[in-house]
Amino acid sequence: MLKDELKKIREEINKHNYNYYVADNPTISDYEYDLLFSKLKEIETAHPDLITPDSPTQRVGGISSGFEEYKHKYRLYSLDNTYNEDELRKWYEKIQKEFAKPVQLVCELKIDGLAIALTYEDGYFTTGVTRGDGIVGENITQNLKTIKAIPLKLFEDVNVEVRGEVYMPKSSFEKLNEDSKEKGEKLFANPRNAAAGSLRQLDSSITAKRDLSMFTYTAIVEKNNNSPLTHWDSIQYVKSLGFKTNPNIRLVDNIEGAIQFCKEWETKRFDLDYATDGVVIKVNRFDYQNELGFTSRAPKWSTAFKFPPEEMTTTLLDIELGVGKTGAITPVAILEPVNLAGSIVSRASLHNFDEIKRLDIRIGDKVLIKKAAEIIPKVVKVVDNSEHENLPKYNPPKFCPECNGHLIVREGEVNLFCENPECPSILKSRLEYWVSKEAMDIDFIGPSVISQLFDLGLVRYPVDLYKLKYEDFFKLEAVKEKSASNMYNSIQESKNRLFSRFITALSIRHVGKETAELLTEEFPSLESLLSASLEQLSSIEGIGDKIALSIYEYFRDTKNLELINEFEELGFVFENKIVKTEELLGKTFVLTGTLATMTRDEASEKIKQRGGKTSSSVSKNTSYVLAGANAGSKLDKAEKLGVIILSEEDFLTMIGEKI
Ligand code: 3BD
Repeated sequence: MLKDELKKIREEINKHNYNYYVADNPTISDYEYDLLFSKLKEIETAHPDLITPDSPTQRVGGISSGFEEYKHKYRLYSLDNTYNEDELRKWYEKIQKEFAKPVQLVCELKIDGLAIALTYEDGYFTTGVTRGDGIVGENITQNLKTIKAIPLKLFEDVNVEVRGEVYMPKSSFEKLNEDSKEKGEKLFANPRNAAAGSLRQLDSSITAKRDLSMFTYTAIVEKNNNSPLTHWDSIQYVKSLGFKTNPNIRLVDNIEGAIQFCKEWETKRFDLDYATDGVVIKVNRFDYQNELGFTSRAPKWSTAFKFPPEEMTTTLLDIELGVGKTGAITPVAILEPVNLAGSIVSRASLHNFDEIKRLDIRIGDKVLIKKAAEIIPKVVKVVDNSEHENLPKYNPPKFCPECNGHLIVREGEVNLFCENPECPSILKSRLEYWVSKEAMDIDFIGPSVISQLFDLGLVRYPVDLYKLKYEDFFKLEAVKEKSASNMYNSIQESKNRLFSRFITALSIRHVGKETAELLTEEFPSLESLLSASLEQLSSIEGIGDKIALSIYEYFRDTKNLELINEFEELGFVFENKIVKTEELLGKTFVLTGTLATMTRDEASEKIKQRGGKTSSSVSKNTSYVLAGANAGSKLDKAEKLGVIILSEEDFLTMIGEKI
């Protein structure tokens, strides 16, 4: 019968949805999934009377005119916060006093999303509501239906209300903002706002296009004989109904165990693809919970440990000017020191002068700073303050802070540039970059040594480094035999670096590490690179016209060619020493944990040298996960997805460094 066939297709699709979005364990290709879905849609269009509420086609509804208020059946309480170990111990002491027995706790990550309540009747999803003030929320059922991690039909035909947090993965948030930026649309400040904005769409087809998911952390069911008696068991029950729960949850015997969990996740949280702002700690036994009860706003049996904030306000004391290797003048914020996500911050990035003007940042302002993916935090905006109007507007410099040279604006670029090719700051930055990890990776030479060598007149251009004699290093501060030979040897040894590193180190405008790698893959010798035409350069995937032109012009400049000539005379060999191995070619690796015989960067280099790629997150496209000691959630994910996991030893054997 048609009805039965439809039922079978729906169950099939729902099963694949579950495997993909909840269990994180895909069992079908996108193509096959699309085929099934089209088939279902086709039959349903011909027979609309056969459509059921749990049909996957019902995930996208129409356009609504607004959201209705909805009074929650059960109140959603708040959480009291704790900020340090002492407060956690005090909270636990109070609880422990009430009971003669040890009190077990459940620790779970506090997801930084939007709190949502979902109602199911006879196993069917009926209503989804925002938390609101905990008493009245908004009915956003249509939009919640588009979230594939939310089941339309449970594995049991029960009446249940569950609560959880809807979130957008960090990677999807970044992608969404990139797309919006290209289209000139408004950007979201963080993944939480992006999730909120996506759920507030009146047109659910827009919500459907956003990558949202949900972690469920509570279920309220009518009591029966086999109802769970603890929070831990209720989470297992929630999972068994078909909901997605967060895997990073732990049952501990006392508060010390909980403190341990908080400490672990204070740093590990940055490896996750979703935002967390703390740990929720809950008394495990329901009978203990009931005994403890609630204050007017929050349960006494739970507390939220808040991670140190990733955003803080502080005072902008000064704007310092730096000169980069391209001559770009970079403004750096000097701040009243504050604790940001666990470390003291006194400097932050200010991007460029356009940004300072746009945000009207003035010295003396109160500013919001934010921990960014990079090491140095950034200034986000001025926070409202009465002094602002009385402060003088900031004027960008007119001359180079180092050499007093003229500053120019280059077409299509936001920075100011120092025009003087012999500006000492530019030369120093180039030397610093030359020796850096990303470029020639000269271990024993850092910015302070560069600065001294430059000021003594021993080194002006990178090529001069290779002309230094062992004796020269004794002219530096506090240098003895050992460090002199270390410095001398590490410079000489760098002559054998990969061709791509040499190209990176040259500081050609618009050419960083990635581009240099693309370039030398296509043109693996100096000869071939020098004779490359503009068309050949710009036809390389990932190299646009602007970059191609910059490369082309660089190798047409006689001064640059003379320089390269000097390198050749000094014994440099410009050949790409990449040995592609069948086994690694085109494979994607994810590195996690601490390796014993090399750093992750070194392992990554070895992979790239052999034609492999690296990525930061595990997905079904990952070929191998290379796991060192203390590997975290990436390893769990690899296991779930069935990705091959390599030990360090396996890896060394694979690349032929150990047999
Ligand atoms: C999470 C309350 C209790 C059931 C009350 C203990 C305050 C947002 O991952 N458990 C979690 C998370 C949030 C929770 C509870 N467990 N309450 C929890 C929570 N793993 N984020 N919250 N909430 C949810 C809130 N939301 C908006 C405004 C004010 N409060």
